[in-house]
Amino acid sequence: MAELKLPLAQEVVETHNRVHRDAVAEDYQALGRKLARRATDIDAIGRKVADFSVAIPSWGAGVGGTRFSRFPIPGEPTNVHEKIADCAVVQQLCRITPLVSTHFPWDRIDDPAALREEAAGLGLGFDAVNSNTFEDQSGQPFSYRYGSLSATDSAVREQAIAHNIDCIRIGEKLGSKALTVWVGDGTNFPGQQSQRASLDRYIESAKTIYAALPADWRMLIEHKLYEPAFYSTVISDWGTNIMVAKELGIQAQCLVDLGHHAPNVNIEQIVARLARFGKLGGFHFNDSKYGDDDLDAGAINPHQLFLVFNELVEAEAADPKAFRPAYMIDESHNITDPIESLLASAEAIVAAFARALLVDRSALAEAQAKDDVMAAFRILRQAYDTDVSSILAMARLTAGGAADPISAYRQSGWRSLKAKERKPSKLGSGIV
Ligand SMILES: [Mn+2]
Repeated sequence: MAELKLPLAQEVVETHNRVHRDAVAEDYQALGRKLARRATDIDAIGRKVADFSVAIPSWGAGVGGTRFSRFPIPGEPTNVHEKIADCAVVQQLCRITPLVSTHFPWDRIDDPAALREEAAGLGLGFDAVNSNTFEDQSGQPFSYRYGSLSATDSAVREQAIAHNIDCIRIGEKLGSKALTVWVGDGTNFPGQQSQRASLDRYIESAKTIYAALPADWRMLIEHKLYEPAFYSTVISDWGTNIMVAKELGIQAQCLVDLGHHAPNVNIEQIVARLARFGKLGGFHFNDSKYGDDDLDAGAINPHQLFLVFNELVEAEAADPKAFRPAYMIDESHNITDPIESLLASAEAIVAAFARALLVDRSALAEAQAKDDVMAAFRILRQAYDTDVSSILAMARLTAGGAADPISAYRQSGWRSLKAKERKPSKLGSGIV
């Protein structure tokens, strides 16, 4: 077992915490008294918050980009080792992001077992592996221009299938337990492909990948309404997704990315539906205003995030054994320091979870049974209106994290130190 050596000097975190500790305790006690009046035990909520976990994608540690441009910052990570080091900074400060989700071939990994050790030494493990057949890599024999798993050319499909199976094999060495499959496949013109035949081809390819899954693995299928294909996508929505997942089998589940739906779609209802049918596999958290904007989770619509978690908490209560969604942040940090965005996002996500835990479930069930509409609504709103920041801060302090992670990060000087050590990253466009 690797010896644990966290990236920031713990003294930096402790110096920061000394300033904040009393105020956090005071706020926590005040909130504890308020919740006690609602017959809610703040410590019980705090324990659940402490157990919460949301994975960081390795690419989220880098400065993101749009299809137009990318604005690198000095000291950003340029390889998987540096990305893992930055993920470890996030985890050290917030203590709810212990897993990293890798992406191939963006992450070039020569020795997965050694990387697993390296990550363990930084206090991290690995979550789902992500395949990439939405862009071409130099030297690859066949292009994904017209699709990958659903391509009309069987040689292209075989290449895409082989890549997914390679991802599983690397993931096994990293200690991952899931493969996330998102394809950019689709069409830009009516008539370009048969909508029925392209889905058939996708399902046939997905079945071959599914057959290569280890027994304790899951295959998480991610749907997306549009982009990069702009007229139709093969796995366009949760309806297609759940039908495919059902056809594949019990190890296949649906992944909900908050940005991958039509505008105004009731995502919390989709969560409830997928959970009802045992097909809620995981979540990609981000926020959006217009489409798949990949903004920071909770930055635009924290209320929607709360309503999603309200369904997640209810789903867990309904079937605790079956409930094990893989949570991950999936954003493009275009103009912020990625570490700060990841810290802010993790905080928004766990805050939504904490608020959902505050919903008085028995009172809600009673109000619903009586068709007392206003009472039911007020129960949700009361939970949403509660300031849970002291619960989150207390959980971080107890776990050795920072009272105010972004302030502590700024005090640490991590990025300017890395700017001296790391080579500059490339200009251009695209996420990484
Ligand atoms: Mn996603």
